[in-house]
Amino acid sequence: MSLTQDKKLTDIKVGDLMISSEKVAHVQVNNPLEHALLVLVKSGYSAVPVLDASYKLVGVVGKTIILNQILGLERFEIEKLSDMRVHEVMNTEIPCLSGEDSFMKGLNAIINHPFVCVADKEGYFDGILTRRAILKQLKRDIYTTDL
Ligand code: 2BA
Repeated sequence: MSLTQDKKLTDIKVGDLMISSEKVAHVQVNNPLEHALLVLVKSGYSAVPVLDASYKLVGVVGKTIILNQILGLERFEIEKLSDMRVHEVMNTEIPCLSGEDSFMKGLNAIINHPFVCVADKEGYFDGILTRRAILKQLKRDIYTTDL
């Protein structure tokens, strides 16, 4: 049975809905852009979390930001993919949730982002909350609430 099957929305925590870290594709802050692009293309995701060597969350990197960085005046400067590192292009201005945050806080965070990272008090990466997880839970709640 699902962890949230019998729970009211107000009782559901972000940690109940998140995809846990071991199932999340990620890249390391010092990886060359070439490796990051490979992970993004192979996984099929538009963007993934960036972690440091101790598995703390430091940002998010996506295909668009990488392609923009290597775009020259007339061509993609492919050689930049091996010269540049993830930390030079990643977005560090990202929202972050705690596993103990409420469903409503998660819903609010996900309005402007396809996914939001979840980390503990020390900043260690716990997983991600996706729009899909929030929408699935909302749908379940609508179907099980007596109208
Ligand atoms: P996107 O990669 O832009 O994906 C948008 C939506 O397309 C996803 O929404 C999902 O419904 C579908 N999708 C894309 N790639 C998929 C795949 N390989 N397998 C199954 N479905 C796929 P959400 O599931 O709400 O995910 C929102 C965003 O969270 C994704 O945006 C991606 O950036 C990130 N994400 C989701 N799961 C991830 C994972 N396991 N590892 C890393 N990032 C993940």
